[in-house]
Amino acid sequence: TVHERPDTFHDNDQKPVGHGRMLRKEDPRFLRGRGRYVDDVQLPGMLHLAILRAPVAHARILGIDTSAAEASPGVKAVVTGAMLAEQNLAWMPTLSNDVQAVLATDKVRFQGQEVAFVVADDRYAARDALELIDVEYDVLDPVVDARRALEPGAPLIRDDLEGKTNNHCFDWETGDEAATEAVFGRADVVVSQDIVYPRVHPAPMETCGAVADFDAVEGKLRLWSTTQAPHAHRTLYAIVAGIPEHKIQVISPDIGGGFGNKVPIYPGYVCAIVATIVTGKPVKWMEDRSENLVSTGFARDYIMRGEIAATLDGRILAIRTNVLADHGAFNGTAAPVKYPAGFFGVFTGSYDIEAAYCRMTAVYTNKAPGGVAYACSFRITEAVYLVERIVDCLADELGMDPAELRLKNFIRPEQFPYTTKTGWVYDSGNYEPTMRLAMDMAGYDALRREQEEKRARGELMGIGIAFFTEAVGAGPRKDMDILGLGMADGCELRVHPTGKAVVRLSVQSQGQGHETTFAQIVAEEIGIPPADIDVVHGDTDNTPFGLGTYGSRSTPVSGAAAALVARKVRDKARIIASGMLEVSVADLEWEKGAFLVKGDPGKTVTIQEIALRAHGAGDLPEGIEGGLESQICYNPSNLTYPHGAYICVVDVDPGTAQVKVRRFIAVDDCGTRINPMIIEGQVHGGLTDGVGMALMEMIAFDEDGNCLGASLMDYLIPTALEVPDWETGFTVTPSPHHPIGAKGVGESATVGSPPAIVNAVVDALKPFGVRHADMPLTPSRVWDAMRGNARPP
Ligand code: PCD
Repeated sequence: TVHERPDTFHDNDQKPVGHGRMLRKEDPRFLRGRGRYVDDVQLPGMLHLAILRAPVAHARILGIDTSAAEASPGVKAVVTGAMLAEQNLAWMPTLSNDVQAVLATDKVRFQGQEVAFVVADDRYAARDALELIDVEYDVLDPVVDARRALEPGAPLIRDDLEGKTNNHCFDWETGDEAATEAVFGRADVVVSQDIVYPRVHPAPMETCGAVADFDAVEGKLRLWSTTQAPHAHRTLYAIVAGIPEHKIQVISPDIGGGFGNKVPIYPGYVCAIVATIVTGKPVKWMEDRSENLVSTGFARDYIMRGEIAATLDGRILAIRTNVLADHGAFNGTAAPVKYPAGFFGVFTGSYDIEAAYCRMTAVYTNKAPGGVAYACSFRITEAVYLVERIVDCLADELGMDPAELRLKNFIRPEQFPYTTKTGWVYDSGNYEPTMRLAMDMAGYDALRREQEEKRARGELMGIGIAFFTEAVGAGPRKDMDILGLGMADGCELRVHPTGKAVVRLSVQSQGQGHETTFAQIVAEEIGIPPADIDVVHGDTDNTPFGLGTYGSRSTPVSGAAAALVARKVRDKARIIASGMLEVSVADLEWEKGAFLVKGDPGKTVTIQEIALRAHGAGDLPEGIEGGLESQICYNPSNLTYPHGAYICVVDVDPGTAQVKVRRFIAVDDCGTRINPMIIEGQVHGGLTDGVGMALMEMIAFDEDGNCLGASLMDYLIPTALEVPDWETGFTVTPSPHHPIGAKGVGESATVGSPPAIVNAVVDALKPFGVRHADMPLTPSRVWDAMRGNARPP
């Protein structure tokens, strides 16, 4: 393990991975306003689609009159669920083996649900006509509270599912219940805490949308869409719509942020496809901000109970949790398995314990479907929040320093690979140095002294710690799939005759900078400068199959594929070089960009010279075909397990209960670092997300099922004004199974920061006897907590 502060970066062009703070190749395009997003796509004769959404959360549809809308100027078509049902397209599968209405036929089940759509000459005509559609609703009682949803007599939401008599969605459990019970029985101390992770929304800057263009002559559908997973979407369209897969091209151009919101297939995409087939014209659908917040994949909405058992001197023995998961009206979770893999993988945290058990029940409610992995590898965010909160509750109970308690219980370096009590294998980790570096950067002891002095004066200062382990890089074939699709990633590398190269990926960037980092990975392996390597992604006709970008999987899976395909090309280059230099392959040495003859370094050929020979005239060694290219499909053998230590310092205004994040120290370990500057940006973004969730963001509903967070006036997202200057550092513990030792990092900071912030606020409120308060810690919630009325979760 190396650990360094950021100021020790140095530039080194000879070493593309890790040391150079290489600028992003995509930025000249973005900085000049030349990014090309879905809404920039303009096709000749293109029509515009707008969706009519349910004004209420639960109602039977008695009738829909579309005649006035059809007569409205510029309108080309008005389509209802009944019309889709005739083509067997009214329902579609979700990524979690449930079904979801494309357009409602029988009932609407959440406010904002898709009821009908209009296609017209322009956006305005389409939107105007929506108001002319007359829907007769028989309004039913909604249920938006997960606990109430399970009560006998609660309104039944999914009466479309045969034999369904309640709102129960699924149950899962993991760990050993009896063994955990036994350990809890003999523990000196048991602490339990009810904890809510409220419903939040990824709210990417660009909303979702699509341009669909069906060419009846070619029989080919082209779909530009805001998707994080173009290949998986194409396969599902082929299965659902019955269009042959090779006749569908999904293009995911520049994406203005995904954050998990763009993993699912939304009804709007399907409507756009139907519309182009019906009208014979290209059709654009772009949702607005409110549509995005009200109807697309939310995240979290977990009601949790955490229990922790320990000895009096602070040895953690066991962890037990019980979760009630609110999945909304359709189970649209974008997860690689039928169960919350991420949650189950890491709810035991970074600690070496004797037993663990988790039980989970999921329910349907009259809320938008989803449960997307918003910066969270399938419910890891919730798990990390839970465990880091209850560890703090335990520290409070024992009167122990929370840093000391964590240090005492970490999995030790020699225990890796570490099999957890729920059967997952943490690949590598070295936790103590990461924690010590964060404490050192924070000046932890001095901060505690400062806090003591301030408390004596009645000032409210809090210090919060969170230490996390994530499981990212979904995923190994043996453990996970999405609707039967394995989670491997393809990669294809071609070196052109002049030694320039193109690498084609199956993952899809939404701002992470893949055009830069994948060029760096290939450059590192094959010695062609990153500037000479073009990265192609986001177009199913021109890239190999793979499952897309989410769950911080691009680096762990696709990044591994890129390194390995480059090694395959290098192996071929070596054989060609042996012919050119007239020596045996074994006599060649590889040195960044060239092969040299061992013991005769004057005899050398560069990769560029080899590329020309591979394509040119002259003999190639026996059995070697021309060209210099290769492809691969990489199936990871395990997930990667990044970790980090975060320390947050807050001041709470005793008069207004306003929380100010004064300092935030984040030390991340994502194994081998490809581009330190990009990693820093990823961490800054994730920490900002964390401030939003901890202090500001919540999608709430009133009793009638009205969404109270339907605009950015009501759903507050953080800006530069709410966040401090981040203090970042890092350690490096390579992944043993990844070809270059890299682990994912894109979600780490969003996962790790909310518990650090909440722990800090609770620490500040200690003088009031507060042990827990639920997010978002808005002034009113903090005020309530100070007055001993922390709201019951
Ligand atoms: N890296 C480096 N190194 C390492 C790692 C990493 O350098 N070691 C880098 C890479 O290359 C890239 C980045 O960093 O570029 C990231 O990565 P990752 O971790 O692998 O991840 P990805 O896959 O790529 O991505 C994804 C993520 C996610 S998942 C999310 S949420 C978010 C993040 O990403 N999103 C976003 N970040 C971001 N950014 C931006 N700008 N935008 C966006 O949208 Mo999910 O599941 O979807 O919920």
